[in-house]
Amino acid sequence: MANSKYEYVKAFEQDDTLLPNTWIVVRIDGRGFHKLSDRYAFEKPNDRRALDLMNAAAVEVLKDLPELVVAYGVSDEFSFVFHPSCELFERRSGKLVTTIVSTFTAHYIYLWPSYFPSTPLQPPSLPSFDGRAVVYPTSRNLRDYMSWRQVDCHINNLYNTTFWMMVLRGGMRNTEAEEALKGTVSSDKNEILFKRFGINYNNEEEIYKKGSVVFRQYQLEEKKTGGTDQDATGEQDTPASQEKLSKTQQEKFKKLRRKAQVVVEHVDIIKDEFWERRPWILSGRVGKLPTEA
Ligand code: DGT
Ligand code: MG
Ligand code: MG
Repeated sequence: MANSKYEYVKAFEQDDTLLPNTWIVVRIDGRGFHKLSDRYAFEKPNDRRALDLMNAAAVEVLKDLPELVVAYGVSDEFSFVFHPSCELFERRSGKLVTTIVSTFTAHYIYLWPSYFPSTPLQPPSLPSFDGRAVVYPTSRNLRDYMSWRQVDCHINNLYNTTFWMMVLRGGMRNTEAEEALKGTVSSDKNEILFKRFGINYNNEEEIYKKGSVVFRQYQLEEKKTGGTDQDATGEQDTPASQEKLSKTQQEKFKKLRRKAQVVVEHVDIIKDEFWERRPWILSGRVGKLPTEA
């Protein structure tokens, strides 16, 4: 191949390959969604249409990228998880992040009219997302990351639910409600909701309290009881990430992943049960399709 005199510029490119054998989390977040949610009159504190739209776009991203094993969404953010064995784009951070951000944004905008038929998108207020990739070395770290996001969802939702009740139903000014909630703990907010507004927070919709988990569905496995060689994180003595899969095995898994249905659930991902019943997520393998024996 002939080299042009300009080719030296390639040497300026920086390597951004992510550490091998680690979980890759790409978190995207809506840019200026505070303003966007006002512009398109999202309901407060939660707009079901907005959350369903986020989830629908995330489902399309998982369908597009079979290498993704799970995703978790809350508010205007979504975390997409690649398994340690993932070799997509030679694990180059820039390629992974930009592909996820643009695929997500494309679907979000394409699907917008189905969720907001009476408020079409109009420049200059158009949805866009930023994104970053972070690697985590162990399944425990990954699960702690996911737990962190779900705890954040709970804390913010309890606060927002109480705040907007005080404003919308209690007639308080924003600043008054903010002041009144300063220094309160969860039980105080639960009490305000119950005593002043007759709301039992436990009965609020799961999607608001727990956020949304997106993953490929196979046959659920029974919760394991008794001792196994797995610890609470589902991590085995030899992490699956270190067993190199052959190219043919990888291709086979990819095909099976494309066959599986991508589902959205609003469940606890902090406790072990979610991960134990869906071992294919942490193992990076595939489960049994519902029709298989
Ligand atoms: P950023 O991310 O730094 O560009 O700025 P924002 O404005 O996107 O802030 P962020 O991501 O910290 O917070 C998300 C904003 O999106 C927050 O102000 C509330 C808004 N939002 C998200 N989901 C809903 C919803 O369902 N209803 C309403 N009313 N607002 C929502
Ligand atoms: Mg944002
Ligand atoms: Mg956000």
